[in-house]
Amino acid sequence: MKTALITGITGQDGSFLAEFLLEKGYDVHGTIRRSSVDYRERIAHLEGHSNFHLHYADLADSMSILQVVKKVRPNEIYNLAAQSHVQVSFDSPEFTADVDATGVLRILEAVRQCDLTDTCRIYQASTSELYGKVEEVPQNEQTPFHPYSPYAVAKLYGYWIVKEYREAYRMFCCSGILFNHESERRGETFVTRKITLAAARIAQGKQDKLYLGNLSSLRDWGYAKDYVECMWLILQNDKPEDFVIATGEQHSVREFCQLAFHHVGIELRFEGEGENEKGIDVKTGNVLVEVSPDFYRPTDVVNLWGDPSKAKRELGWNPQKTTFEQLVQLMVDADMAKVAVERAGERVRMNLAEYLEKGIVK
Ligand code: F7E
Repeated sequence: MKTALITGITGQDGSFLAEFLLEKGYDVHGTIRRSSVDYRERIAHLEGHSNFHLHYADLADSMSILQVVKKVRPNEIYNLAAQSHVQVSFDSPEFTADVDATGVLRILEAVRQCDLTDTCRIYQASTSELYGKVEEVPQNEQTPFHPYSPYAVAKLYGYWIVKEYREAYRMFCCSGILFNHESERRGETFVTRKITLAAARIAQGKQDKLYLGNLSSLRDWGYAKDYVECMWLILQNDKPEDFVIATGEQHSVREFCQLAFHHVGIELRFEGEGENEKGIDVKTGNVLVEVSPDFYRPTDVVNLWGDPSKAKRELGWNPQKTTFEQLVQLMVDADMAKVAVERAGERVRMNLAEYLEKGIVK
């Protein structure tokens, strides 16, 4: 039985990867950070599984990383933990650098210190943000990097230190250069989930308007569940190499918005430009989407489009397993159900409050 260690197991990718590896028969260990707030929602259904184990550790704390690597002695490490929000990295650049850059070094060194260099393979969650202010479209493994946020600069260090350890110590460590990957488990402040949740709330009368930043930004959006398979394939390869993981298709934030609203039965027409652009409900004439400069970034990456040919050819991975339309649909469906459940809960609470007041229930 193989043993895997996943940092960032409570996140979108970590939870999908844990499910995937458990199904493959792995013994799965994950690191979580100590916190008074419960953030284990995405993995709650896995707790209690005999091959699923959690450990307290923090990428900002080398002792804790060393301890967990020493205890678990994994065959594979998936380093998915990160401060992953690009906009947040402008407000917390030092923390982002500590976790997203030095954190990678801490993992690599822990493996070395524990004498696991020959037996432990390491996957590093790298990112299309490395291409930043893009120098070529679409982007592949040869495209020059031009990081364009504190997040991307930190991730660039992670990419290079992995390459350095691979060459200096012959370690099997690789970076997956993943383009945006989304799902019903995506955090609510990333643009796709912000849109699908708002579309569901607006359709069910729980929200009036959605405020967004740059509507013209272009992304290559894939389904996170398909991408975790590729992380695993990268570590099963006969040689340690870096791969671009993307769908090979590009869409704008505006298009994502139109499709998400379409799935809840609202047709949107966009009018105006820049800060004055608005998304209008074709049927009612109501303005449902507006631009707020609060969501603009000091430097924004606006033209990401990945070329997954190498992953397709060498790993046999299918980049189009879930189409863009299917992705938007599944996210909207999940948020429609979530909002419906919240509304039902509200009605129960309102009825209960009324019954208590009238003395119908005590
Ligand atoms: O923004 C624009 C925003 O925050 C996408 C992370 O997983 O993928 C993710 O980074 C685009 C940007 O993701 C809003 O300006 C417009 O151009 O969903 P996002 P991201 O920055 O691309 C990469 C691959 C990673 O590695 C990261 O960890 O959408 N945008 N209006 C907006 N973005 C947000 N968040 N909110 C808005 O209201």
